[in-house]
Amino acid sequence: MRLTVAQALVRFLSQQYSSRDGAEHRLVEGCFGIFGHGNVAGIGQALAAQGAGTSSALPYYLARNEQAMVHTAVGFAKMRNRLSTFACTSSIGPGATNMVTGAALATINRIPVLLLPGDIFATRVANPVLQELEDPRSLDVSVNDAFRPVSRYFDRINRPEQLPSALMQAMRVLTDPAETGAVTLALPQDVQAESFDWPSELFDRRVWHVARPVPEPAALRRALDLIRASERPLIVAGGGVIYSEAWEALRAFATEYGVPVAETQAGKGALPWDSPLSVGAVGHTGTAAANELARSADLVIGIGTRYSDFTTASRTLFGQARFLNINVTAFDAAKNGAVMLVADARAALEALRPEGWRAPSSWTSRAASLARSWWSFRAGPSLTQEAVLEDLREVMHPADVVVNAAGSMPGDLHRLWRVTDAKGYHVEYGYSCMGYEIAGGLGVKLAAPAREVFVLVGDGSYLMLAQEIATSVQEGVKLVIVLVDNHGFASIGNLSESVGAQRLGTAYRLRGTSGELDGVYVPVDLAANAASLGADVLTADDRESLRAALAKAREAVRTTVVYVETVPGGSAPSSGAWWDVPVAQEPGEIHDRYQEAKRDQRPYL
Ligand SMILES: Cc1ncc(C[n+]2csc(CCOP(=O)(O)OP(=O)(O)O)c2C)c(N)n1
Ligand SMILES: [Mg+2]
Repeated sequence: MRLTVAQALVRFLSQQYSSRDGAEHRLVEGCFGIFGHGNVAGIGQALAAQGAGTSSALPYYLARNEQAMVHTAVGFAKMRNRLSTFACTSSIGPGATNMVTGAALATINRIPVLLLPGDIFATRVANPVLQELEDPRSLDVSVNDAFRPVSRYFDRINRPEQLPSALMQAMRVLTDPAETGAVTLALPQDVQAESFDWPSELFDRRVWHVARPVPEPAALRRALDLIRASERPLIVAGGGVIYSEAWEALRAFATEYGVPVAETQAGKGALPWDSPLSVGAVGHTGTAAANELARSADLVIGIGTRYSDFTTASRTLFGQARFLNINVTAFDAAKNGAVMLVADARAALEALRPEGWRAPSSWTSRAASLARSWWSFRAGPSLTQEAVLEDLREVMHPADVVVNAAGSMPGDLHRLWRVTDAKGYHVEYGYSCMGYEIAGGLGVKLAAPAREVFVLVGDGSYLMLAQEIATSVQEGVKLVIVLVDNHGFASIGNLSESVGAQRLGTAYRLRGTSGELDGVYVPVDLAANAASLGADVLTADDRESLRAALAKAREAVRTTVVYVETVPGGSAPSSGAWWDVPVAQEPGEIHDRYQEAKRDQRPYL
């Protein structure tokens, strides 16, 4: 079949499916793209040539920023438990490097996305071509080599003959739960447009089975021995529980054996917040309940977790515990000197049956009473951030989704949000990338159109990357965007103060007469900005008007921004767990405090 490389690629992608538990899903649901000379005549022509509306086609979506379109693809794939994703095509140079941040975010969060940056001529009829970075040591280097360390698979298609095998590897990585992340196929602009005779089998419908690896019997025995010897076990549920759709298996295991369950950011929602064995979030942004159990547990059963620095409170949280790690990725299973159970979360939980054993009831009931007292917190009357979350919770329905990524909200959400639906909590905290919120939320809504999606975004994040509001308007994909304005970086402001950096550069203020950024707030009207991008905007100035605006936004059919200015403060109890941010090695209280906390750090060997 004679087609250009780009036409072959588009036709191939439209025929790929994933399959798990007997259900098939389109693997690549569509293609986001921003065109330039590096992709317009290749992939652009191929997308246009497939004919609008053909059911087998690869639908095209126009985004506003290349980084953002990768976030949208991630939001989509995360919401779909990694069974479907999007492709993203960019031109060469800046369009391509704009996607590098998105690639890192995808790979860190273990979320599949397919990136198709244009690349410089393979035939080198022009060097430098517009936007080419020339490396005097080697002309085969381009800016796209920056994708290598942030992709789980990277290939450059310098000849049409290379395309089929690269596509097979790309699909393998996208659908491998242990390997998955960003997959990048760099496509030189001349090669994209080159015609070639392809074997027609390349375009057959192909199904990629997403594996549920079962535990090896000997590893299962070692795990059971460890569990049976435990008197104070604690499960730490990570994102792997959600992606594996193991929440029911987790509930059954925890209930049958009386094991309390704590959740990481990616694992939040693994159990409903009020389920008898749930102790909520764990780690630096955790609940006091989960963290107290973590300190006294003798066995931590980590399921589908990467053990981020926040989860372990920089390795100060888990006292003398041993670790049993259930993970589809051996790399993660090996962390903290654990007994490894390399397997799919659901398959492992169904196989783990420590018959005749149960955690002592004193331990289980201690967990329940700690959790009860944690959830008794209520916000005060003023418009603090925790009050915003409380009002939002009243308005949102159980299947609605909250989306967030960076700033002070992820910590507050992790500690305080009450999740009842396993897909109701979507916080990107692997990369915690400012600007993910609106773009990622768009992907969530595309993945689950029947759910209401509430994007929470700070003013800092909003100012970095808000322009996908225009894309949501273009596509008629409705979002509720709650824009929380505190005139700068509440999160980093507090951190700055605590590490002795005096809040430098963390508030949006005019340069004052002293020459510092200490004047009045920079007069930026974010509500007007959102309206100018095509959203409906509602403004709230107290808790009552906030609840009314949120309820109205929920009922709206168009993308609606609820703008709210918050006041500092709040009285929610802290997690009581540390985070290691090194401070200047100078005599004084700040360094003394740092060293004291550091003494609790353990190697977990
Ligand atoms: C792209 C990016 N740059 C910088 C940071 C570091 N950072 C983390 S939170 C934050 C401030 C976020 O401000 P805002 O969105 O207003 O949230 P707030 O802290 O006020 O809640 C910064 C600069 C980041 N996470 N991502
Ligand atoms: Mg802010």
